[in-house]
Amino acid sequence: MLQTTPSLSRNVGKASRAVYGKIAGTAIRLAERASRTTFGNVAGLRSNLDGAVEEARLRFRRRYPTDAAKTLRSIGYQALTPVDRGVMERIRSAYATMIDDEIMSRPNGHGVALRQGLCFSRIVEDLFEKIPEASAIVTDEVAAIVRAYYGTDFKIQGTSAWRIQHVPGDLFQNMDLFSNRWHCDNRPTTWLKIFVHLQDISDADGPFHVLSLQDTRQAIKIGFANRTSYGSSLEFLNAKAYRSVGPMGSILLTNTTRCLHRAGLAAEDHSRDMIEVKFAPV
Ligand SMILES: O=C(O)CCC(=O)C(=O)O
Repeated sequence: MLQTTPSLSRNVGKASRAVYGKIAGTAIRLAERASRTTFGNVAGLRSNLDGAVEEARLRFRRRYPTDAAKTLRSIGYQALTPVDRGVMERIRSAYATMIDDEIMSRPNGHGVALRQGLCFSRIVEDLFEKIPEASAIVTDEVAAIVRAYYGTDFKIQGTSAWRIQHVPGDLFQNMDLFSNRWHCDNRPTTWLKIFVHLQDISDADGPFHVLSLQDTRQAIKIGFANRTSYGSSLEFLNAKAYRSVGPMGSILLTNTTRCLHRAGLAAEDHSRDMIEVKFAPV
């Protein structure tokens, strides 16, 4: 029988783990690349497969006509009728008491940036529990289009509101701080979101940016790979972006798993407050 010394078997173990690790890494990279070209987004293989399974399931459960969701389905986003200003004023004044409060809100951003003390955003989570009146932003129009998109009823997956501050110097371009780099969310591709302006938003306030489904596909074709690797797509991304500017209460319904999107850069002395509600089919 072949006897091996403990150190030889440890080294063999290490070497084989390294080889398997390399093979697995390459396989994952190839699968992700295939998923980008097959599905036309960068949400990741898992998000697309989960979404595809859900879509198949929805086909058998459909109980609402789907016509009202034609624009959302073909473009990937749609601006809807704004929420009443009086309602928004009341939501905003409740939110204003929470956004700087250490208990009601928390720092919002990527772990690496936050650990370096680079915090330019705060978030109030579970917004509808903290401000029940905020549920009025899911207007009848929002509900009708989300229902039409799924052909079924929907559930709310999460509600929050956040403030994004100005980011000085080159940091905004060079570092993933909050959602400032172009990306697709890695959630099932059936999920939808509304973004509702919690203030009047102009270009100076760093509006939400989004690309249509078709332009997302094109950005990938010309080299977009992920948040940190844009290939030669940067000019295209910025030229094609729809920027959600408009009065307080403006609503943008989007599929942020299928459409590339990012936060805009707020000018000095500017910030931007926005509400997000996530939807999934039932
Ligand atoms: O704050 C923004 O405009 C970006 C939001 C975003 O990227 C997201 O919710 O996935």
